[in-house]
Amino acid sequence: MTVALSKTDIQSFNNDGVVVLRGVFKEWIDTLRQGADFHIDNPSESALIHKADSHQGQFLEDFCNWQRIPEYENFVLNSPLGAVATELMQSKTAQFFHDHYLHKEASSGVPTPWHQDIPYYCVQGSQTVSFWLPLEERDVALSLKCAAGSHKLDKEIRPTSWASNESFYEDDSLFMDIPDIEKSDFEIKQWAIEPGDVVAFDFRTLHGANANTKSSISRTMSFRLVGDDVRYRQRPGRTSPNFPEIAQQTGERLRADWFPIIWTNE
Ligand SMILES: O=C(O)CCC(=O)C(=O)O
Repeated sequence: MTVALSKTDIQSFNNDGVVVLRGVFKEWIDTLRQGADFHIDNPSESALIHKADSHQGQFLEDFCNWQRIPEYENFVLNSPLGAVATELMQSKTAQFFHDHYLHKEASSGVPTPWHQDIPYYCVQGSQTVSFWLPLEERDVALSLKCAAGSHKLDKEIRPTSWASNESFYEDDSLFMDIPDIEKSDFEIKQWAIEPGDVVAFDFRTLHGANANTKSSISRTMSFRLVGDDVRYRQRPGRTSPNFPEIAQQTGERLRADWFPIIWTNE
């Protein structure tokens, strides 16, 4: 299935490292909701729970469930995800990397801190895209915040553990400190969302989200894909998500038996 994006969409993604695409996955929202209904009752062993003492609700996140939840698998393999990814990344192929589920209960006072995704991942390269796909409508204040242009920073930002704020890797000498976003010149992109809209952003784009202070649940799927120039990168410790049995060397293309190429442009 092909979806023709406008030149402006592709330019915005290139220039800002983020773009909102309206209605692209509208027909798939019911399917993903069914998957999420099963998922919240059956989280994986690696699911993480965040909680603030001051609030009642929890924030659960979970990774890499697409092969055990048929609705997610159907979406990954049969929706326009791969085709849209190749257009945005300007890549011949789209390879599926992983899925990430973010389930914020009502009144869960835990924000998602500003961060880049790529330093947590075992990959390097410039053709990457995450699709941040809320399953319910989202006010602008509770939508993803992205710092436009931050995907062009010279160095990766030091990753930290969200719970403790400690450095994620023992050797973190290769990274730079996170810029003070409020004082920086970055324009912050943030959009109200209707079900089916998606925020597509580069793995290097700085992003974060406010806590869900509302009285309703907030559920989001993030799907991550990589393009032709992305290669495996050995990091100095465990990554998130972690693939301990991956058996790959820096510089190799990600193994396609684990990370299928879901779309190829002829
Ligand atoms: O929805 C959120 O709280 C943050 C999402 C995020 O960080 C991501 O999808 O990479």
